[in-house]
Amino acid sequence: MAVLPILEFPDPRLRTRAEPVVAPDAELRQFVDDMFETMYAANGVGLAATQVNVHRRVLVADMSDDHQQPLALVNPVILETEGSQVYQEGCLSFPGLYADVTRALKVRVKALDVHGKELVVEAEGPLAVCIQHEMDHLDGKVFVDYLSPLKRALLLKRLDKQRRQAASA
Ligand code: GNR
Ligand code: NI
Repeated sequence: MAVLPILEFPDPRLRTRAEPVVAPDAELRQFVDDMFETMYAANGVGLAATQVNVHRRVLVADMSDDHQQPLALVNPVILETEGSQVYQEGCLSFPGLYADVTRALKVRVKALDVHGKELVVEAEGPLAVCIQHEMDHLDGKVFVDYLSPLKRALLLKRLDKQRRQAASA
């Protein structure tokens, strides 16, 4: 197992569109284990392969308090969405930044598990937000892309300031 380094904005590699996994194998299962370890070490509730510079369509999530609900999705596709919700999002690639984003309230997603078995997941609320956020990463999209130009500029300036303060501390 290994904790992998997480790419941070504005790293251009975060804009990469990930390719489908051809055949889930032992190497993929090892990688998914590393993704879970990386996500838990960073206190995240989700992680997309893109964020650890692997451009394959793989995401992990766990909304539980105690690492009891690990979910790994390979080649996820949204089948259906319903409703909308506003949720305050953060992202491990934008440490310390939070912003309200509007997304679907419910999603039905088709994917493979790590053994290549097809599964359909229905999610609502925070897990639905997380899955949509991670699937965006796989297409090179990040949560600040949803903000107005003014709001985005303000937020990114804040990120810059935090980094300068951290660097001079
Ligand atoms: O850890 C994370 N928390 C979070 C909070 C609200 C909405 C989305 C997320 S996902 C984020 C981890 C991450 O960056 N995944 O890509
Ligand atoms: Ni993210």
